Amino acid sequence: MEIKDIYMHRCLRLAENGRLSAPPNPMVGAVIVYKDRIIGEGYHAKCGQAHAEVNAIASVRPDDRPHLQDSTLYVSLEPCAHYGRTPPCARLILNTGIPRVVVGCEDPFDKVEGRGITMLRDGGVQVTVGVLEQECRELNRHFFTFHTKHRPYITLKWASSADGFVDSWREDEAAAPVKLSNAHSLMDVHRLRAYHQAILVGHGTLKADRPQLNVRDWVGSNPQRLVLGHVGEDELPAGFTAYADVATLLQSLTEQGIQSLLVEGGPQTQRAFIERGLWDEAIEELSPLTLGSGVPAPRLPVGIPRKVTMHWGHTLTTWRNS
Ligand code: AOF
Ligand code: ZN
Repeated sequence: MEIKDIYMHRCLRLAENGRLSAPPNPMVGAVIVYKDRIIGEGYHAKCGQAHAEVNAIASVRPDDRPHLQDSTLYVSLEPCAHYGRTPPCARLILNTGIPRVVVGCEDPFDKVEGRGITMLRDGGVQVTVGVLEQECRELNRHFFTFHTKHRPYITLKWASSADGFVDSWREDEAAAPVKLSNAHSLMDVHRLRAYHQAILVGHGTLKADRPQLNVRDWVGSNPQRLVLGHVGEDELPAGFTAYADVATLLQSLTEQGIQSLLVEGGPQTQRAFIERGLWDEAIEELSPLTLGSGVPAPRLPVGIPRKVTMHWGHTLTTWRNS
C-alpha cells in the first residue's frame, strides 16, 4: 500500500463518523499532512454544518499553521466549488495556501462535477485525483446513485427460513408472523434502517404484520415510512405514507431529495422492484429455522453474491445489481 493510500484510508474512516447525520450530504473525511505527519483532520458531521476540509483546516494547531503552506490535503471527495448551505471548500483551500490536494473521487453533484478540481488547478494547486477511488465511491453509494441515476439507491432486504420461506401460510390474518430474526440480527436490521432515508413495505405486510419500521435497537433517526399500494386512510398507521406504484413512489422520493430506500416488504413488493431491475443491493438473512412449507422467498436474476457472512447462526448474503 502506498503512503497516499494510507492517508486516504484515514479519510474514509473519518468520513464514516458522519453516517447517521450527513445524509443527504455525502460522508467525507480529510487529513492534512506535513512532512509525513498528520497536522489536521476533520469530517463532515451533519448536513448544513461545516464540510470535512473546513474542519480539518480549523483543527490545525497554531504552531503548525505556518506549515499549511507546505502541506498536502487528502480528501475522500472532490472539494466543493459552489455556495450551498456552506461556502466553497476549494476557495478556502486556495485562501489557506495549501499547495497540494489529493482527491479520492470526483463529486457527481451537478453543481460541483469537476469544478472544485478545476478551481484548485486554476489557482495553482497541484491536484491528484482517484486515490482509493472505488472505496470512496462505495462509501457514498447512496449519494452517487441518487446523483447519477436520479432516483434513490434501493436496498432489498428479507429474512428467509433455511428451506426458503419468508413466512408460513397464515389462514388467520390476526396470527403473528413467524419470527425468523433473532435479537442480534434484529440489531442489524435496525442499523440498516438507520442508514436509509426511507423504508417501504407492501399493503399486505402492513396488514398482516403491523410493522413499526422504526429504529429501536440501534442509534439514529427513523426513516420515512412508506406503504406501496392502495391503502385507505383509516388503515394507514400514524407516520406512514401510502404510494400507488413503484414509478410514482420513486419519482416522489427523488423530488423530495431522498437518496436511499430500504424495501422490507414481502415477496410481492420485492418482486415489483426485481422485475423492473430497480434495485442496487439485496440482502437475504437466512435463518437456521425450517418451515416445511409457506410463502416462498424472492429470487434474484443474478448469480454470485458479493458477500456472505455468518452472524450468530444466521447467514447474511448480499448481492449487487451493478
Ligand atoms: C465537500 N466536503 O465534506 C462535503 C461536500 O449545502 P452544502 O454547502 O453542505 O453542500 C452540499 C454539497 O457539497 C453536497 O451535495 C456535495 O456535493 C458536497 N459535499 N463537499 O467539499 C464535504 N460533504
Ligand atoms: Zn465543501
